[in-house]
Amino acid sequence: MKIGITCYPTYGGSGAVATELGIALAARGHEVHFVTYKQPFRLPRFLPRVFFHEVDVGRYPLFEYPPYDLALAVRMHEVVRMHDLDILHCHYAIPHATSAWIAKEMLHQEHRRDIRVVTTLHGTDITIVGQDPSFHAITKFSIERSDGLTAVSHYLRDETQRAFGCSGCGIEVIHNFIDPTVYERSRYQPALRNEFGADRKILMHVSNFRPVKRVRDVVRIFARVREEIPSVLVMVGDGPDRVDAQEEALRLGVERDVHFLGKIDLVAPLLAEADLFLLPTQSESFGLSALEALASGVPVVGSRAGGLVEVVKEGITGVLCSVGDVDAMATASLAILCDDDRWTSMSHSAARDARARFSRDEIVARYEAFYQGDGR
Ligand code: GMT
Repeated sequence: MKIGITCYPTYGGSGAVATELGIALAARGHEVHFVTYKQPFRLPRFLPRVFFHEVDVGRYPLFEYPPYDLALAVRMHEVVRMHDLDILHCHYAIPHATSAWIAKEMLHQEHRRDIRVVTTLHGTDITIVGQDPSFHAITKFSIERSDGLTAVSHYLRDETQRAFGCSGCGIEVIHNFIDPTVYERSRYQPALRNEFGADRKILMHVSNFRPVKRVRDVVRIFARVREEIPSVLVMVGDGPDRVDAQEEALRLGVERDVHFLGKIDLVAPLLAEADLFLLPTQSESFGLSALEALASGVPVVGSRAGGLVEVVKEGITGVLCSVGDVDAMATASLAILCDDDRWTSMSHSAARDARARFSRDEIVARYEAFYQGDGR
């Protein structure tokens, strides 16, 4: 098939899933065309059957807000015609599904040509942004006009039906996935341990540091753990709340043991050295970063929020607590880190369970089947 993929190319779960999916589809013989404003962060320079089409918004002094969604629709329309695409797969509803609907209408009205639009709902497009009064109606319209809809968890499917009243939407749940060969703990040489000392536990957090991730809580949990055992906190990623996390580390006097590495595209070598992954998020539709940690044999301590309960097996691969309950998360972290047998058992279960339920080939095959089916 010839598949167009539109996603946010910046550091984040939906862009990561969309890019890994495109790469996997190309490896299975499909032709994949990324249509977005920048090369996706997990897309290496050249891969057979993978193409990148940049959306240029242009500049005009009248526009305080350049209309990216229209430029995207025009580029989608052009790429579909030029490369004879079969599918436009939009990741994150806003504004991608809206632009795809415009492109589809243009193709139909002007050229009597049809294109199938599939939209994958990832998270805050439904749980936060899409429910904002400014976007609710257009989000509802755009998802209802998609020819096929997938959501990354049962939680997100149910939340979409509740928030947008589209019980007949026919949303298929297709979870996030990992390439098991990449998240192989034994594959990587130690680097962090050489830096921080073999006797210290490594706690890790990976995200785009938005308010929903509650990065202050990450630092607070760590500070309590560090009171009891020698440890460091490794913060991977960047975003608006990084300064908050730095301030919290200073306030709690742990700043020398909190390391901000910035945006690192390939997180597997770092995760391979982690002892514990922290995700005390406010809301999480799935939690790709938690899945990548589990696949690397890293137990997860986080919030019992949204779809994270579908990823972390309570007491077996990690521990989930109420949102904001820093004390409970610190206690759970210490209980795992201070008991070698428990840590080893959780680590093995995590790696095994991630491979059993979320391996790339099975999940990508589900997307392929979804493209070929009726969708709804
Ligand atoms: O919805 C978002 O916040 C954007 C998105 C991203 O690009 O960071 O993250 C979401 O999509 C991921 C991939 O499907 C999920 O694993 C994340 O749980 C989800 N984030 C949230 O729900 C906060």
